[in-house]
Amino acid sequence: MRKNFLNLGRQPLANSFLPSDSRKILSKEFFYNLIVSFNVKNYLVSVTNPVNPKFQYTDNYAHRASESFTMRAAFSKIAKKLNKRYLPRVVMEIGSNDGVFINNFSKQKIIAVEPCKNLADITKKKFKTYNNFWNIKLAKKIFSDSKKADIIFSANTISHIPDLKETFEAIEYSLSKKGILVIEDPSLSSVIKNNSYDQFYDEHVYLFSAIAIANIVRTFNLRLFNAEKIDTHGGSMRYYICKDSAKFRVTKKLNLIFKEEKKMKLDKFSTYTEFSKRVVQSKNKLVNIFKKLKSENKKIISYGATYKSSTIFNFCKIGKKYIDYVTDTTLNKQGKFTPGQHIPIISPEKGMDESVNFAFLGAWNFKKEILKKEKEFIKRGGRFITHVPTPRIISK
Ligand code: JHZ
Repeated sequence: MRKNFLNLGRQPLANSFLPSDSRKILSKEFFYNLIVSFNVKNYLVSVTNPVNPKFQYTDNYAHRASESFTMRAAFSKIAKKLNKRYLPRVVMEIGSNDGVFINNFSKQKIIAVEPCKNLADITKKKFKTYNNFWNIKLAKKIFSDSKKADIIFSANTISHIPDLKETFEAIEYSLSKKGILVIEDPSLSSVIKNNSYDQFYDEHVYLFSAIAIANIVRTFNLRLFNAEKIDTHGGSMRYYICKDSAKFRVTKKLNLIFKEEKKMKLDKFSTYTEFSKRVVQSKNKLVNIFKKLKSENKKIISYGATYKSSTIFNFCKIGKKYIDYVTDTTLNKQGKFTPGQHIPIISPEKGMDESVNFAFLGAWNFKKEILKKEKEFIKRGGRFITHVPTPRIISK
């Protein structure tokens, strides 16, 4: 049974960067109401009205996982670890994006699945890539009784797929007897701790906790046996899952994580109603910071045209009145306009000039990397604004 706890208002698709802000284009923009709920039976937190994935994962998908140094390093590290620990012969990635993870493996081992054609075209040059959505039909096309995967890896993808039943059934079919499924996604505990409500948008259909993952996979003859906290995307969790019959023991680490989640009361509805109150407080505080700075005639921009910031700008109604433009290193975001608020996106080379007084950290999850990169901006008195864990101007 699902109970709603958060209403983030009328939202566009977070990846629908617009090619122009002409009236014709704007009149066709799609909006929906972003409501988040908690399932009191299996503890799953989800968006109540998921969008059809065909409208989201198009042939011109904007996000490139290789865009940041932090992510390249993180995927290289886990790839090496999995290779060394499990010595896999067949590794499949579901949602391979631009190849940031599979690039760390030899060509022979890899099977890549990626529904967005522009991304699949990148990895096709080196790896066997299926330009498809992950489902039973595809699993049966790739695997058979004599060919199964030793490792199935999926980062920031399973939380994006509304149909968990088909997803896990197809995984269970594809996995070898001793095979493991490794999933990474932003963790619910980090969202609750950091008040990072911007992790909710159309693509993040689910924000998982370990207790919810354990409950879900159990229904598909799978078993969660280990989990690790990782610091990517502002606090994520890596889950290790095997077949019910496989001999992997439940780790101490996983038991500790279960304990922590219970202590945080991630299994209680009241935790989410309290969170929802804090979200409204956060919104008011952030809007007040923008209002005050604007009344002092400061120039504010936003740093990183993230999907997350689409939730913030549309929920808080922070638009061109406050933000002159957004900078982003991704070539296919530059020259476009943000979803819903239609703020222009330009390159950091063009945008980070002497006239900027404040930059909102849309990509707050890369705070360390960005603050290091933008030393000059800070040195000349520029300051970053963040809303995580509470809205404030970062002093230095
Ligand atoms: P980033 C995306 O969310 C979408 P977003 C997706 N749904 C998901 O789950 C997560 O990623 C994992 C730019 N940037 O990764 C690059 C700079 O401009 O936080 C990116 O466009 N300068 C798949 O969009 C954006 O910021 C920089 O120095 O919320 C970061 O996007 C750096 C470091 C990044 O996720």
